[in-house]
Parts: sequence; structure tokens; C-alpha cells
Amino acid sequence: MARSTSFPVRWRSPLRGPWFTSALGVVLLAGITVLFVTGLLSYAAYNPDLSPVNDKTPDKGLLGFYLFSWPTGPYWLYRLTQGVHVTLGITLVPVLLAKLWSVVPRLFQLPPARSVAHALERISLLLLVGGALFEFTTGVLNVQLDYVFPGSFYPLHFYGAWVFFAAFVAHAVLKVPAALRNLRGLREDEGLPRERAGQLRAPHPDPPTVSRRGALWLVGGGALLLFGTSAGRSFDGPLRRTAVLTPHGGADPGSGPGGFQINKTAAYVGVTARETSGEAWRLVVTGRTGIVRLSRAELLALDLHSSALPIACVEGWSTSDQWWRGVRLRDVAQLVGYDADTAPDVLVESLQSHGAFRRAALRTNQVRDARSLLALEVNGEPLTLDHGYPARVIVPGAPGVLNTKWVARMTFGEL
Ligand SMILES: Nc1nc2c(c(=O)[nH]1)N[C@H]1C(S)=C(S)[C@@H](COP(=O)(O)O)O[C@H]1N2
Ligand SMILES: [Mo]
Repeated sequence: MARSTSFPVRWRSPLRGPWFTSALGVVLLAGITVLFVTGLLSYAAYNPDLSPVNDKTPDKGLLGFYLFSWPTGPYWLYRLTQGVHVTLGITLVPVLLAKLWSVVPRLFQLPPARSVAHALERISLLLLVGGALFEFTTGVLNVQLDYVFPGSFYPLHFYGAWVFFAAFVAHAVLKVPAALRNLRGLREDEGLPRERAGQLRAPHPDPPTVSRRGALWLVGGGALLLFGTSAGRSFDGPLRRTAVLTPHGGADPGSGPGGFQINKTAAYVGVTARETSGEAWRLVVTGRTGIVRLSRAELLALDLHSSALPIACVEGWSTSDQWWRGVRLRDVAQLVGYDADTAPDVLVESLQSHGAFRRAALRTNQVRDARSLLALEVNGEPLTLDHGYPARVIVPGAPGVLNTKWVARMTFGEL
């Protein structure tokens, strides 16, 4: 009795109730678990242990425990895991909002705490709701390239994920048994003991305008709409044009060999045609045996190899496989004194003098893979300036951010 009388009278929707909340909760349980796993994978894919170049997160401590060598195969690995992470995250937004809406009266229940245990439960709910809103908001903003928050997206989303997921696990452990009971035993709340249903159900509801099932279809329809207007980002051609909700790209890539998604343009990062010209540009390679300088013509005279590889960005978009042609990274390592099989980590720096992605570190397994290239051409033509002319890195299975464009320096073995 005490509980149902504490239900704030402002909320009168007849839709609220255990069945509605439980149905949404079960969807989120599965979906958010996938988001958490693919998020951790994305973190590992950055080679964060090659810090502080790739990962500048301070004081990770124990939270770095799962870091393993991100593999180079299958070559579409990151395209898949990050496509799922971002597309699923966007798709779940209506489900999350509906779930929060269904329990919002409980957040305003009085008295605020009936006991110490109850107070603790409510604090964990604050972390849960706050964490969910924080992770979904920062994620969606990052995908839209709106870096409006202070500091970097990367550590914010990383630490936020751990807070959110800890609260999420506690919540799931407490609520899943009841949620499954609610879904199995009851058809839309009929027969639920009054005092249990009363926690979520308005005591004096307005007359219904839509059934609970109808409301679920509405939420599902919204999710489907978001899915249908964002999933196309993982493909080229006409499919990408269906991704109207998440427009993206630094420039219209146009058509032809370089006609695939461009992230940052040369103009945007301040790389000019003059610095990349034949007279001006030299690749500086440093390693065990010293320093080697190579012009683009000299690189083109080395053994050239081809790999069909996609670009897969952390923001969730990816391209289909493109045909890259250039010098194998392990062959570059050989120029400065390493065997193909013992080539070490490499720090790759671009011409760009400022900006977040001007340098990236690659791990030995990425350097040694025969498909990893310092690409000079794409799809049968010289690289376009926006895709990284005169030379760019392309590595199988890795996030796009490791594929440094406008490479100026490669330093082997000092990480
Ligand atoms: N020098 C430099 N290299 C870079 C970037 C950059 O901003 N500067 N962006 C990276 C990111 S985040 C991605 S997803 C890919 C995109 O490559 P593309 O523009 O050829 O599609 O390039 C990577 N290489
Ligand atoms: Mo990216």
C-alpha cells in the first residue's frame, strides 16, 4: 500500500507497468551487453598498450587488463565489430528512452530513501541512468563528429563505460528474475499482485489510447527507422546514401578510383600540394641501421604489392574493400636493418603538424603481415591528396585511425 500511494500522480499513462518495462529491459540487457563487448574490442583495437601515442587515457590501472594483441585477420574484423557497436548503439536509442520513460515515476518516489539498502539501490540507479545517458550521448555526438565535450571523447567514453556497465550488471542481477517472471507469467500485467505492479503502474491511469503491445511496436518501429537510416554507412555506393541520419565525411569524395569516403581532407588538416610534391617530399625511415630517405619515385621502384582492404572508422562507417598498391611495411623495415619476421613496432608520423590523428603506432603483428602496406596507389591510380598522397599506411583488421595518411616519418623499434 505504502508503495502505490507514493507513486507521483503527475504520471498517468496507462502504458506503464511491469510488462512494458520488462519487455524493454530484456532487449536492453542483450543489446547493451553487445555494446559493452564491442566497445572493449574497439578499445583493444587501438593498440592502447603502445601508449602514450595511440592512447592517452591517464591512470587506466586495472581497467587495462584485457588488452591483447589486436589480430590482423580476418581483415574485415574492425569493420564488423565497430559497425555493430555504432549501428546497434544508434538503433537502441528509442528502446533506452522508452525504458527510462517507463520507470521515470520511480525516480521521483517519496520518501527518497526508506532504508540504507534502499538508498544504496537508488544511488546505483543514478549511476545507471546517468551512465546510460552519458554513454549514448557521447557516442552519438562522436559519430556526428561533434566534439563538443571538454577533453577527449576517448577517455570519457572509456571511463563512462565502466561506470555504466558496473551499475548495469548490478541492476541486471537484481531485476532479471522479476523481469522474466513478468514476461512469462503475465499478459500485460493481468493478475499481478497490486503492490508489485504498483511500483510502475499509475494508480489512477488515464484511459488508454494505444495498447502496450502497440506502444512496443512504436518503439520497435523507431528503432528500425534509425537502423535503416544508419546501417548504410558500412557500405559504399547507393547503400551509403540510405544513411541519411548520419551524414559523414570531410568532403564529397566524388567518383573514380579515389571515390570512397574521406575523413579529414588535406585542406582541413593543413597539408598542401607543395609539401607533397616530388621535389619537397621525402619519407624518412629510422631503424637499427640508421636513417634512410626515399622519394616517391624511389618507393615506386621497390617491390610493389597489392591488398584489398577496407577503411573502417571508429565512428562506425566503413568502405568496401579498396585495391591498395605499395610497399609492404615489413619491406620498409628491411631497409633499416630488420628481417621480415623480426620487424618491430613502428611509429608513423604524418606531414600534419597538429591534430589528433597525425601519428599512430603499429604493433609487430601489423608490421609483419604481408597485406600491410605503405600504399602509393589506390584502385589503379596514384593516391588522391585527400586519401593521403604521397603515401599512407593501410593495415588489415585495424581501425581507420591507424592508417596514417600523408606519411612523413616511420620510426621502427623505439616504442
Ligand atoms: N594524417 C592523418 N591520417 C589519418 C587521419 C588524419 O586525420 N590525419 N584520419 C584517420 C582516420 S580517423 C581514418 S578513419 C582514416 C580515413 O581514411 P580516408 O579519409 O582515406 O577514408 O584515415 C586516418 N588517417
Ligand atoms: Mo576514423
